[in-house]
Amino acid sequence: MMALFDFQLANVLIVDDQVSNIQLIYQVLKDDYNVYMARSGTEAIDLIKSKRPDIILLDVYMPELTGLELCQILKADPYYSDIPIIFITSFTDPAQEVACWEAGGVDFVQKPINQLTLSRRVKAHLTLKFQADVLKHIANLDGLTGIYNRRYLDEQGAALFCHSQKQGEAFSVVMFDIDYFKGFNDQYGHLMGDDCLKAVAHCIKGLVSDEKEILVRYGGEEFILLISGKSKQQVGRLVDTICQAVSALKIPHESSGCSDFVSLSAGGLVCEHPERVELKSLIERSDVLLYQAKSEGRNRAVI
Ligand code: GH3
Ligand code: MG
Ligand code: MG
Ligand code: MG
Repeated sequence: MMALFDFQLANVLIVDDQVSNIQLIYQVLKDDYNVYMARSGTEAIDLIKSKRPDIILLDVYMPELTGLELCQILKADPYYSDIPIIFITSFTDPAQEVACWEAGGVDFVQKPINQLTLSRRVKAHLTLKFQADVLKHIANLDGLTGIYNRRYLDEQGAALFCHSQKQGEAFSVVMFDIDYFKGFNDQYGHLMGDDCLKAVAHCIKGLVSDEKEILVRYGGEEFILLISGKSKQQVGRLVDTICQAVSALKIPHESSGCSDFVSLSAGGLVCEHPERVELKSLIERSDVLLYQAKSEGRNRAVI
């Protein structure tokens, strides 16, 4: 996610079939943003996939794919629907204005282009977009540990699971739980308990790659890790590494019944054919395996 108001990093895409229009808009925006240009709807789609623009300036009338059609396509795709689209057009017919709103545009700039209006509109909509991104990002974070929260699991976990299903890749769910954490709080106090949770979360996060893995704080002292595309052996190794790394933090835990230091139990399963199951049932099954790890003595993983 881009830092708020970091406009120099914003990607702006101009889509117009007329080079003179593109050039004019480019001159207005080139000093403030990364500007990309496309001369047709299909060329634009390629650039949108590769550059993921923060805003699109879109001509209405183009041969083949029109601006209205391109806008509708993007608004129907959850991955691109939040990119604001400003239509650039000369209106002679009020019905066209209605069509632009209905297609999902956030604003218009009319030809002949007033340069100041264009730059102010782009800046205003980029500001709104970045503010919305920041709010969305914060809403997905756990306030104590700074890792993702359960809400993020509901949204992005489903997306990663779908990805695995489509790719036919293995999908794994691992649930971690700190051992005898109630005793830790009772002995050292809740503030130390909070510090312990932060240290454990930070430690696990450092061992997880962002791309095909999702780590969230699931509940009080429970964490869930979703993994796409790893074999059972690889998942087993990763889980062992995580549990050993948390033990290696050597956070003293005198009232633990299984170690001198804070430790984790884990329950996880690797699903070779995720297309046949539901994510919810995988999470439930990982919880059962976690319970098994607990009853077998804690400070261990059952995969
Ligand atoms: P087990 O080994 O079976 O997991 O035992 P446990 O004591 O860890 O499990 P239990 O579910 O009995 O206790 C979990 C404790 O986690 C109780 C609760 O006070 C503590 N906890 C949950 N969220 C927080 C938090 O945000 N901060 C602190 N300090 N403690 C928390
Ligand atoms: Mg045109
Ligand atoms: Mg628990
Ligand atoms: Mg516990």
